[in-house]
Amino acid sequence: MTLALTTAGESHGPALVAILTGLPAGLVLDREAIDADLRRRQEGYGRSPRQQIETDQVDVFAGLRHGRTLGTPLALVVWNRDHKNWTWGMNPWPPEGEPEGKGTKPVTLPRPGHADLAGVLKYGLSDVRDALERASARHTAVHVAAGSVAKALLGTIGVSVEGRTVEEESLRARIDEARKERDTVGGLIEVRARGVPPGLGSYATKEDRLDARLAAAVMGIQAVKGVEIGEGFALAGKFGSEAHDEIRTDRRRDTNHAGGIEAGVSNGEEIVVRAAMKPLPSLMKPLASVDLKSGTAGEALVERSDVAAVEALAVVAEAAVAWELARAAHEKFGGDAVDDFVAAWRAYLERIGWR
Ligand code: EPS
Repeated sequence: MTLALTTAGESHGPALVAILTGLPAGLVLDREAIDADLRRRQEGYGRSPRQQIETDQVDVFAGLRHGRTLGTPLALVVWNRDHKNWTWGMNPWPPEGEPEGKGTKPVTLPRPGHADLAGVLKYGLSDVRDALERASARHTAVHVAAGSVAKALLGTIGVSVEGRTVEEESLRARIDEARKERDTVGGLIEVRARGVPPGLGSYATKEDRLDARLAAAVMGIQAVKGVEIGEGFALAGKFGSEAHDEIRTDRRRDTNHAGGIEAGVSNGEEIVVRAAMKPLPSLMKPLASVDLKSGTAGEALVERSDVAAVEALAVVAEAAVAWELARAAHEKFGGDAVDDFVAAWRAYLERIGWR
């Protein structure tokens, strides 16, 4: 069975939900470790006051007993504490009584760069909120919980995954400046995976290529506009003699320009994925837009938001990479029980003589 992940949830709805299928039985999960990742996602510099409302923690509704997976669908829930301020506006059912709280008036001024305009056109909506709620990066919280589970599975075969921002100090200075100017900023992040054995992914089809899968997983995160593996775009300007990682007799490399993947297959070196995040589209100093109701020129919706979420992206991208690597590892080593998965990994390393 391949690992699969389905999520649901709106930013100000009652909760975010993830269902993970295909996980082997017997995987030990640590609630504290999952909650610690959820906290890391919330802590970044430049976040909105929303983060003071939320204290993200995971609840498990199915698939786990006494901290061990059962091999059945694992259902994770992260509650939206802010929903209490939106019970009328985000009621799943036609609300009773007078409108109260937030989200009671339709939004008709789409923000350039957000899902607002594309969403109303695509789905035939009249209230931009019906599009922006799901498009919001809020739902990355439950992806981080799923990524934490993936890291637990990868941990059983000695793989660790870690995301971080690139250029931390200058990033903070840019965030301070943007806040002063009522503007927003983006930035760069990097995820590194250590201990990945050679042979995850395949060149057999483009869908199987590990680099394509990781790029899709990271590009699928809100506000990501660019992804590269290893030295990525810089390789285009190098000679072949400088760009490739020479092979030693022990089949390891002294350099890692390729970022741990050749021909869509992991080569046993550290996997390095970088991503570029665009500046967030909810500006306190709004850009030009159109009022979708009247058709007249206007200014885009101004709504409480983050100045930057780059540090959060590092944690979310770590989760996305972990999930995709866990999926690729489980495709290769299989196993209904986690011990079978680990035994297959050991036997494989033995066969290829990899240490
Ligand atoms: C987001 C807008 C903001 C962010 C949100 C993503 O939400 P709000 O308008 O409720 O402050 O804070 O991210 C989160 C809530 C989160 O937990 O990451 C958007 O439009 O993408």
